[in-house]
Amino acid sequence: MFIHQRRGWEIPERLVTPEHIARGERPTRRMLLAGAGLALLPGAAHAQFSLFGGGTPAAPPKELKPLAATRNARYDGGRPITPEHDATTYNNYYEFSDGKTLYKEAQALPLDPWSIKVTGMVKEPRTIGLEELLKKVSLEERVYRHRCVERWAMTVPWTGFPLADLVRVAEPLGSAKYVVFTTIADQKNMPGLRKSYYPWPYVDGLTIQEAMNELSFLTVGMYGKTAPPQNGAPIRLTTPWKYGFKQVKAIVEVHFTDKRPVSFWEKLASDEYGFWANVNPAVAHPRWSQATESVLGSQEVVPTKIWNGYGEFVASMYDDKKSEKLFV
Ligand SMILES: Nc1nc2c(c(=O)[nH]1)N[C@H]1C(S)=C(S)[C@@H](COP(=O)(O)O)O[C@H]1N2
Ligand SMILES: [Mo]
Repeated sequence: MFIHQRRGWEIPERLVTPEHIARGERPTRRMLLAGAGLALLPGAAHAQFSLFGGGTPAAPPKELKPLAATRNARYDGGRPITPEHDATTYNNYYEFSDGKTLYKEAQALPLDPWSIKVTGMVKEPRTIGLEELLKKVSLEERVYRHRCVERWAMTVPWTGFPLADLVRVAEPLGSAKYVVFTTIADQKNMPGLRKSYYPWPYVDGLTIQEAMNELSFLTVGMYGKTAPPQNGAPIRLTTPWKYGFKQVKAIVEVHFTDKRPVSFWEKLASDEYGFWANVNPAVAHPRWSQATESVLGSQEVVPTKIWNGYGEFVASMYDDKKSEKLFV
Protein backbone atom coordinates (compact mmCIF):
# COMPACT_ATOMS: atom_id res chain seq x y z
CA MET A 1 0.00 0.00 0.00
CA PHE A 2 1.25 3.46 -0.80
CA ILE A 3 1.31 5.88 2.09
CA HIS A 4 2.38 9.45 1.46
CA GLN A 5 4.18 10.46 4.62
CA ARG A 6 4.61 14.20 4.48
CA ARG A 7 6.90 15.82 7.00
CA GLY A 8 5.38 18.61 9.03
CA TRP A 9 7.32 21.32 7.26
CA GLU A 10 6.71 20.12 3.76
CA ILE A 11 4.16 21.72 1.54
CA PRO A 12 1.60 19.72 -0.39
CA GLU A 13 2.90 18.50 -3.73
CA ARG A 14 0.03 20.07 -5.65
CA LEU A 15 1.07 23.58 -4.60
CA VAL A 16 4.42 23.30 -6.33
CA THR A 17 3.48 21.43 -9.47
CA PRO A 18 5.81 22.99 -12.01
CA GLU A 19 3.15 24.26 -14.38
CA HIS A 20 5.72 25.96 -16.58
CA ILE A 21 6.93 22.54 -17.64
CA ALA A 22 3.50 21.78 -19.02
CA ARG A 23 3.54 25.20 -20.67
CA GLY A 24 6.97 24.47 -22.16
CA GLU A 25 8.68 27.43 -20.51
CA ARG A 26 12.22 27.52 -19.34
CA PRO A 27 12.03 26.81 -15.63
CA THR A 28 14.23 28.27 -12.96
CA ARG A 29 14.10 27.65 -9.29
CA ARG A 30 12.28 30.94 -9.17
CA MET A 31 9.48 29.36 -11.13
CA LEU A 32 9.72 26.02 -9.40
CA LEU A 33 9.14 27.74 -6.10
CA ALA A 34 6.81 30.47 -7.26
CA GLY A 35 3.69 28.40 -6.72
CA ALA A 36 4.73 27.86 -3.15
CA GLY A 37 4.94 31.50 -2.20
CA LEU A 38 7.20 31.53 0.81
CA ALA A 39 6.57 27.90 1.56
CA LEU A 40 9.64 25.93 2.39
CA LEU A 41 10.34 23.44 -0.28
CA PRO A 42 9.59 22.15 -3.71
CA GLY A 43 7.31 19.15 -3.53
CA ALA A 44 8.81 16.26 -1.75
CA ALA A 45 7.81 12.99 -0.33
CA HIS A 46 9.34 10.37 1.80
CA ALA A 47 9.81 7.05 0.02
CA GLN A 48 7.25 8.00 -2.53
CA PHE A 49 7.62 4.91 -4.66
CA SER A 50 4.44 5.50 -6.62
CA LEU A 51 6.06 8.45 -8.37
CA PHE A 52 8.28 5.99 -10.18
CA GLY A 53 5.63 3.43 -10.92
CA GLY A 54 6.00 3.72 -14.67
CA GLY A 55 8.65 4.64 -17.16
CA THR A 56 11.83 4.50 -15.17
CA PRO A 57 14.03 1.53 -15.92
CA ALA A 58 14.41 -0.30 -12.67
CA ALA A 59 17.99 -0.72 -11.51
CA PRO A 60 18.78 -2.62 -8.36
CA PRO A 61 20.14 -0.47 -5.52
CA LYS A 62 23.90 -0.08 -5.72
CA GLU A 63 25.77 -2.23 -3.28
CA LEU A 64 27.47 0.05 -0.76
CA LYS A 65 30.86 -1.09 0.53
CA PRO A 66 32.02 -0.43 4.10
CA LEU A 67 34.64 2.33 4.27
CA ALA A 68 36.96 2.32 7.23
CA ALA A 69 37.85 5.84 8.34
CA THR A 70 38.40 7.49 11.68
CA ARG A 71 36.09 10.34 12.62
CA ASN A 72 37.95 13.64 12.82
CA ALA A 73 36.81 15.21 16.11
CA ARG A 74 37.83 18.70 14.95
CA TYR A 75 34.62 18.95 12.95
CA ASP A 76 31.58 18.71 15.13
CA GLY A 77 28.15 18.69 13.52
CA GLY A 78 26.79 20.39 16.63
CA ARG A 79 23.41 18.68 16.29
CA PRO A 80 22.14 15.14 15.86
CA ILE A 81 23.17 13.25 12.75
CA THR A 82 20.35 13.04 10.21
CA PRO A 83 18.91 9.53 9.88
CA GLU A 84 20.61 7.84 6.93
CA HIS A 85 17.29 7.07 5.30
CA ASP A 86 16.35 10.75 5.18
CA ALA A 87 19.70 11.92 3.84
CA THR A 88 19.66 9.31 1.08
CA THR A 89 16.04 9.52 -0.09
CA TYR A 90 15.57 13.31 -0.22
CA ASN A 91 18.03 14.73 -2.71
CA ASN A 92 18.72 17.41 -5.27
CA TYR A 93 20.15 16.04 -8.50
CA TYR A 94 18.65 17.72 -11.52
CA GLU A 95 20.35 15.33 -13.96
CA PHE A 96 17.89 12.74 -12.69
CA SER A 97 14.86 14.79 -11.73
CA ASP A 98 13.58 18.21 -10.68
CA GLY A 99 11.93 16.48 -7.74
CA LYS A 100 13.46 15.10 -4.59
CA THR A 101 12.76 11.36 -4.70
CA LEU A 102 15.20 10.53 -7.45
CA TYR A 103 17.14 7.89 -5.57
CA LYS A 104 15.51 5.14 -7.59
CA GLU A 105 16.49 6.51 -10.99
CA ALA A 106 19.97 7.35 -9.72
CA GLN A 107 20.79 3.67 -9.15
CA ALA A 108 21.23 3.31 -12.93
CA LEU A 109 24.37 5.46 -13.01
CA PRO A 110 27.47 3.30 -13.63
CA LEU A 111 30.14 4.19 -11.05
CA ASP A 112 32.94 1.78 -11.79
CA PRO A 113 35.44 2.36 -13.32
CA TRP A 114 35.60 6.13 -12.70
CA SER A 115 38.24 8.65 -13.64
CA ILE A 116 38.71 12.38 -13.31
CA LYS A 117 40.22 14.63 -15.95
CA VAL A 118 42.58 17.26 -14.55
CA THR A 119 42.72 20.09 -17.09
CA GLY A 120 43.59 23.75 -17.65
CA MET A 121 46.36 25.60 -15.82
CA VAL A 122 48.22 22.63 -14.40
CA LYS A 123 51.77 21.40 -14.79
CA GLU A 124 50.53 18.48 -16.89
CA PRO A 125 46.90 17.81 -17.86
CA ARG A 126 45.97 14.17 -17.27
CA THR A 127 43.30 11.69 -16.36
CA ILE A 128 43.46 10.07 -12.92
CA GLY A 129 41.59 6.89 -12.11
CA LEU A 130 39.61 7.21 -8.88
CA GLU A 131 41.29 4.13 -7.45
CA GLU A 132 44.72 5.57 -8.21
CA LEU A 133 43.73 8.89 -6.62
CA LEU A 134 42.48 7.16 -3.48
CA LYS A 135 45.90 5.51 -3.06
CA LYS A 136 47.48 8.97 -2.78
CA VAL A 137 45.21 10.25 0.01
CA SER A 138 44.00 9.04 3.37
CA LEU A 139 40.32 8.85 4.18
CA GLU A 140 38.75 10.35 7.27
CA GLU A 141 35.20 10.88 8.48
CA ARG A 142 33.80 14.36 9.15
CA VAL A 143 30.38 15.24 10.48
CA TYR A 144 29.31 18.38 8.61
CA ARG A 145 26.13 20.43 8.53
CA HIS A 146 24.60 20.91 5.10
CA ARG A 147 22.37 23.88 4.22
CA CYS A 148 20.45 23.92 0.96
CA VAL A 149 19.50 27.32 -0.44
CA GLU A 150 15.91 26.04 -0.39
CA ARG A 151 16.00 26.11 3.45
CA TRP A 152 16.38 22.46 4.33
CA ALA A 153 19.37 21.25 6.25
CA MET A 154 20.95 18.00 7.38
CA THR A 155 23.95 16.74 9.34
CA VAL A 156 25.94 13.97 7.72
CA PRO A 157 29.01 11.85 8.52
CA TRP A 158 30.89 12.11 5.22
CA THR A 159 33.94 10.01 4.40
CA GLY A 160 36.55 11.54 2.15
CA PHE A 161 39.73 13.55 2.02
CA PRO A 162 40.68 17.24 1.93
CA LEU A 163 40.27 18.87 -1.47
CA ALA A 164 43.72 20.38 -0.86
CA ASP A 165 45.17 16.90 -1.36
CA LEU A 166 43.72 16.70 -4.87
CA VAL A 167 44.96 20.22 -5.64
CA ARG A 168 48.45 19.09 -4.67
CA VAL A 169 48.19 16.01 -6.88
CA ALA A 170 46.96 18.21 -9.76
CA GLU A 171 49.91 20.65 -9.48
CA PRO A 172 48.19 23.86 -10.64
CA LEU A 173 50.28 26.68 -12.08
CA GLY A 174 50.78 29.77 -9.92
CA SER A 175 48.60 31.70 -12.38
CA ALA A 176 45.51 29.54 -11.68
CA LYS A 177 42.96 31.36 -9.50
CA TYR A 178 39.89 29.10 -9.63
CA VAL A 179 39.09 25.42 -9.69
CA VAL A 180 35.99 24.24 -11.53
CA PHE A 181 34.20 20.93 -10.99
CA THR A 182 32.06 19.24 -13.63
CA THR A 183 29.50 16.48 -13.12
CA ILE A 184 29.24 13.52 -15.47
CA ALA A 185 26.71 14.01 -18.29
CA ASP A 186 25.52 10.47 -18.90
CA GLN A 187 22.87 10.85 -21.60
CA LYS A 188 21.75 7.26 -21.31
CA ASN A 189 21.19 7.12 -17.58
CA MET A 190 20.35 10.70 -16.62
CA PRO A 191 16.89 11.59 -17.92
CA GLY A 192 17.17 15.24 -16.81
CA LEU A 193 19.82 15.87 -19.47
CA ARG A 194 17.08 15.71 -22.10
CA LYS A 195 15.67 18.94 -20.68
CA SER A 196 17.60 21.23 -22.97
CA TYR A 197 16.55 24.40 -21.15
CA TYR A 198 19.10 23.54 -18.49
CA PRO A 199 22.73 24.53 -19.15
CA TRP A 200 24.29 21.07 -18.86
CA PRO A 201 26.69 19.85 -17.67
CA TYR A 202 26.39 20.82 -13.99
CA VAL A 203 29.43 22.88 -13.04
CA ASP A 204 30.51 25.01 -10.12
CA GLY A 205 33.77 26.27 -8.73
CA LEU A 206 35.82 27.74 -5.92
CA THR A 207 38.78 30.05 -5.64
CA ILE A 208 42.05 28.21 -5.13
CA GLN A 209 42.16 29.73 -1.66
CA GLU A 210 38.73 28.26 -0.86
CA ALA A 211 39.77 24.94 -2.35
CA MET A 212 42.82 24.87 -0.06
CA ASN A 213 40.72 25.72 3.02
CA GLU A 214 40.78 22.85 5.48
CA LEU A 215 36.97 22.46 5.36
CA SER A 216 36.82 21.78 1.61
CA PHE A 217 36.33 18.07 1.30
CA LEU A 218 35.99 15.51 -1.46
CA THR A 219 33.45 12.94 -0.37
CA VAL A 220 33.45 9.31 -1.44
CA GLY A 221 31.29 7.92 1.34
CA MET A 222 28.69 8.60 4.01
CA TYR A 223 27.43 6.75 7.07
CA GLY A 224 30.53 4.53 7.02
CA LYS A 225 29.97 3.21 3.51
CA THR A 226 30.56 4.26 -0.06
CA ALA A 227 28.08 6.99 -0.98
CA PRO A 228 24.99 6.02 -2.95
CA PRO A 229 24.63 7.53 -6.43
CA GLN A 230 21.87 9.94 -5.39
CA ASN A 231 24.25 11.70 -2.99
CA GLY A 232 26.96 12.18 -5.60
CA ALA A 233 28.93 8.94 -5.80
CA PRO A 234 31.56 8.09 -6.52
CA ILE A 235 33.06 11.48 -5.63
CA ARG A 236 31.44 14.81 -4.78
CA LEU A 237 32.46 18.16 -3.36
CA THR A 238 31.49 19.13 0.20
CA THR A 239 31.91 22.77 1.26
CA PRO A 240 29.73 23.11 4.36
CA TRP A 241 29.86 26.92 4.74
CA LYS A 242 28.30 27.38 1.31
CA TYR A 243 24.81 26.63 0.05
CA GLY A 244 24.40 23.06 -1.13
CA PHE A 245 24.26 23.86 -4.83
CA LYS A 246 28.03 24.53 -4.83
CA GLN A 247 28.62 20.90 -3.91
CA VAL A 248 29.06 19.27 -7.30
CA LYS A 249 28.21 15.56 -7.48
CA ALA A 250 29.75 12.76 -9.57
CA ILE A 251 32.83 14.79 -10.56
CA VAL A 252 34.50 13.86 -13.87
CA GLU A 253 36.61 16.96 -14.45
CA VAL A 254 38.61 19.31 -12.27
CA HIS A 255 39.68 22.37 -14.27
CA PHE A 256 42.11 25.08 -13.16
CA THR A 257 41.69 28.56 -14.63
CA ASP A 258 42.29 32.26 -14.05
CA LYS A 259 38.69 33.12 -15.04
CA ARG A 260 35.84 33.02 -12.56
CA PRO A 261 33.49 30.24 -13.66
CA VAL A 262 29.78 30.76 -14.21
CA SER A 263 27.95 27.93 -12.52
CA PHE A 264 24.94 25.94 -13.68
CA TRP A 265 22.63 27.89 -11.37
CA GLU A 266 24.21 31.25 -12.13
CA LYS A 267 23.59 30.66 -15.84
CA LEU A 268 19.93 29.99 -15.06
CA ALA A 269 19.33 32.87 -12.62
CA SER A 270 22.34 35.06 -11.86
CA ASP A 271 20.33 37.38 -9.63
CA GLU A 272 19.52 34.45 -7.34
CA TYR A 273 22.60 32.22 -7.41
CA GLY A 274 26.02 33.81 -7.50
CA PHE A 275 29.58 32.60 -7.35
CA TRP A 276 30.21 32.88 -3.61
CA ALA A 277 26.96 31.50 -2.15
CA ASN A 278 28.16 31.59 1.45
CA VAL A 279 25.42 30.86 3.98
CA ASN A 280 24.08 33.95 5.76
CA PRO A 281 20.72 34.17 7.58
CA ALA A 282 20.71 37.97 7.24
CA VAL A 283 20.82 38.00 3.45
CA ALA A 284 17.52 36.83 2.01
CA HIS A 285 17.20 35.02 -1.26
CA PRO A 286 15.36 37.42 -3.62
CA ARG A 287 12.18 35.43 -2.98
CA TRP A 288 12.45 34.06 0.55
CA SER A 289 14.15 34.64 3.87
CA GLN A 290 17.22 32.57 4.74
CA ALA A 291 16.81 33.18 8.49
CA THR A 292 15.79 29.64 9.39
CA GLU A 293 16.13 26.09 8.12
CA SER A 294 14.12 22.88 8.36
CA VAL A 295 16.08 19.99 9.77
CA LEU A 296 15.63 16.94 7.56
CA GLY A 297 14.18 13.97 9.40
CA SER A 298 12.66 16.06 12.18
CA GLN A 299 9.91 18.60 12.69
CA GLU A 300 12.44 21.23 13.76
CA VAL A 301 12.92 24.64 12.23
CA VAL A 302 16.08 26.26 13.60
CA PRO A 303 17.92 29.55 13.05
CA THR A 304 20.50 29.47 10.27
CA LYS A 305 24.01 30.53 11.25
CA ILE A 306 26.28 32.80 9.28
CA TRP A 307 28.82 30.74 7.31
CA ASN A 308 26.54 27.84 8.37
CA GLY A 309 28.39 28.04 11.70
CA TYR A 310 31.86 27.63 10.20
CA GLY A 311 33.06 31.24 10.50
CA GLU A 312 36.12 30.33 12.57
CA PHE A 313 37.44 28.33 9.62
CA VAL A 314 36.40 30.48 6.68
CA ALA A 315 35.40 34.08 7.50
CA SER A 316 38.92 35.50 7.20
CA MET A 317 39.11 34.44 3.55
CA TYR A 318 36.54 37.11 2.77
CA ASP A 319 37.95 40.06 4.76
CA ASP A 320 39.21 41.72 1.57
CA LYS A 321 36.11 40.90 -0.49
CA LYS A 322 33.47 42.95 1.30
CA SER A 323 32.37 44.61 -1.95
CA GLU A 324 31.47 41.24 -3.50
CA LYS A 325 28.06 39.59 -3.25
CA LEU A 326 29.37 37.01 -0.82
CA PHE A 327 26.03 35.62 0.29
CA VAL A 328 24.08 35.12 -2.92
N1 LIG B 1 25.48 17.38 -10.36
C1 LIG B 1 24.68 17.94 -9.43
N2 LIG B 1 25.21 18.25 -8.23
C2 LIG B 1 24.42 18.80 -7.29
C3 LIG B 1 23.06 19.11 -7.54
C4 LIG B 1 22.54 18.76 -8.82
O1 LIG B 1 21.36 18.97 -9.15
N3 LIG B 1 23.38 18.17 -9.73
N4 LIG B 1 22.29 19.72 -6.57
C5 LIG B 1 23.00 20.46 -5.52
C6 LIG B 1 22.14 20.87 -4.42
S1 LIG B 1 21.05 22.13 -4.72
C7 LIG B 1 22.26 20.33 -3.16
S2 LIG B 1 21.39 20.94 -1.85
C8 LIG B 1 23.12 19.16 -2.93
C9 LIG B 1 22.27 18.06 -2.33
O2 LIG B 1 23.07 16.99 -1.94
P1 LIG B 1 22.41 15.71 -1.31
O3 LIG B 1 21.46 15.15 -2.34
O4 LIG B 1 23.52 14.79 -0.99
O5 LIG B 1 21.66 16.15 -0.12
O6 LIG B 1 23.73 18.68 -4.12
C10 LIG B 1 24.20 19.68 -4.98
N5 LIG B 1 24.96 19.09 -6.06
MO1 LIG C 1 20.39 22.85 -2.68
